[in-house]
Amino acid sequence: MIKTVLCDLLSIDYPILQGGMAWVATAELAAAVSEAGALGIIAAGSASPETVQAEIRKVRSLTKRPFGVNIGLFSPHVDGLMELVVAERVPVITTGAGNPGKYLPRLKEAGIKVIPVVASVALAKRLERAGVDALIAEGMESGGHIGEITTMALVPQIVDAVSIPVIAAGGIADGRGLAAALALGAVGVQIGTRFICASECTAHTRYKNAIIAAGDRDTTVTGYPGHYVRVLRNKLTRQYEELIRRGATEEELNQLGVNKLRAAVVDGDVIYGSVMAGQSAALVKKIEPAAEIVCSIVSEAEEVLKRLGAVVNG
Ligand code: TUI
Repeated sequence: MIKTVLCDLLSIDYPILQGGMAWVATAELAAAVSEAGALGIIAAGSASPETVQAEIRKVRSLTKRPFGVNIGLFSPHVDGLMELVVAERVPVITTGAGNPGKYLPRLKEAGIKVIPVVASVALAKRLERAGVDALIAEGMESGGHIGEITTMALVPQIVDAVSIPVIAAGGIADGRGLAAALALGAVGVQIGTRFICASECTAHTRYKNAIIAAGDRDTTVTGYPGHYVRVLRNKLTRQYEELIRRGATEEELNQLGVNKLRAAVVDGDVIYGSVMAGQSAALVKKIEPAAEIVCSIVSEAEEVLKRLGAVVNG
C-alpha cells in the first residue's frame, strides 16, 4: 500500500491525480478516476461557468468521493470559474498556465485546497508564500502547454525550494514513474496521457489510438518562448513548421491552432487537429478502465520499491 501525505491532504486512497486536460477531462473520466481511489479532475478549459457547473454536478451524481476542477489562467471565464468553484464548494482546484495568486485569498477563505501547476522554482516559491496547499511540478515531457525544464531536473529543485508537498508531472505513465517521483522527493504524481486512454474517457477513439500507436519520437513541441505546446506529430505540426520557416508572426501561428484541440478530441481529427500528448504516450499500450490504470500503477510502484529495498539490503 502506497500512502503519502497527499492521501491525507486530499482524502484519497492513492497519491495519483488525473491531469486537467481541456476537452478530455470531463465528468465521466473524473468520476471514474475518483471512484478508483485517485483524484479525478474536471478540466474547465475554455468552457463557460454554466457548462462547468453541469460537469461538477454530474461528477457528484456519479461518485461521492473527492474530485477537483482544473482552471487554466488563460480562460476568458477565469473570474466566473473561480466564483463557481467557491459557490459549489469544490474540494480541490488545480491551476495551469499562469499565476493564480490574486484568487488565493477567496479560495482559501472558502476552504478549497489549491494546487497550482508550476514549471519553475521562482513561481513555486512565490506561490508557497501566497499560501497554496501543494504544488504540481510539471516537466517539459508533458503534453499540452509546457515549460522548459525536464521532470527529472525540476522536481528535486522545487522539493528543495519549498516546504509544502510537491506532486511530480510529465513523462509519468506507470508504477516505475510513480516510484521515481517518490525517489525525487515528490509525494505523488499527476498523470494525463495514460488517462486519455481510460475506457471512461470520452475523447474520440482515434485520439486514443493515436496515443497507443505513438513511439518514443512521435511528439514534437510547437510554439515560441513562453508558449510551447507538446503534441503528436501530424499534418498540423508540419503546417506549423512551414509557417515558422516562412517567418510567420505569433498572431499567424496562434491562428493555425484555433479550435484544433476540440477537432482532435471531439471530432477525432488526428491529422489536422492538435493531438496534445506527453512523451509518455509511447508507454501507453491499451484502452482500459480507469480503475485498472490506477491499480496497475500502484501495484507496479510497490513492486519497484520492494525490489529497490532489496538492492540496498541484499
Ligand atoms: O496548462 C497546462 N497545460 C495545458 S493548458 C492547455 S489549453 C491551451 N492550449 C493552447 C495554448 C495554451 C493553452 C493545454 N495544455 N499545464 C500546466 C502548466 N502550467 N504547464 C506550464 C505551466 C505554467 C507556465 C507558466 C504555469 C505557470 C507559469 O507561470 C507564468 C508566470 O506567470 O510566472
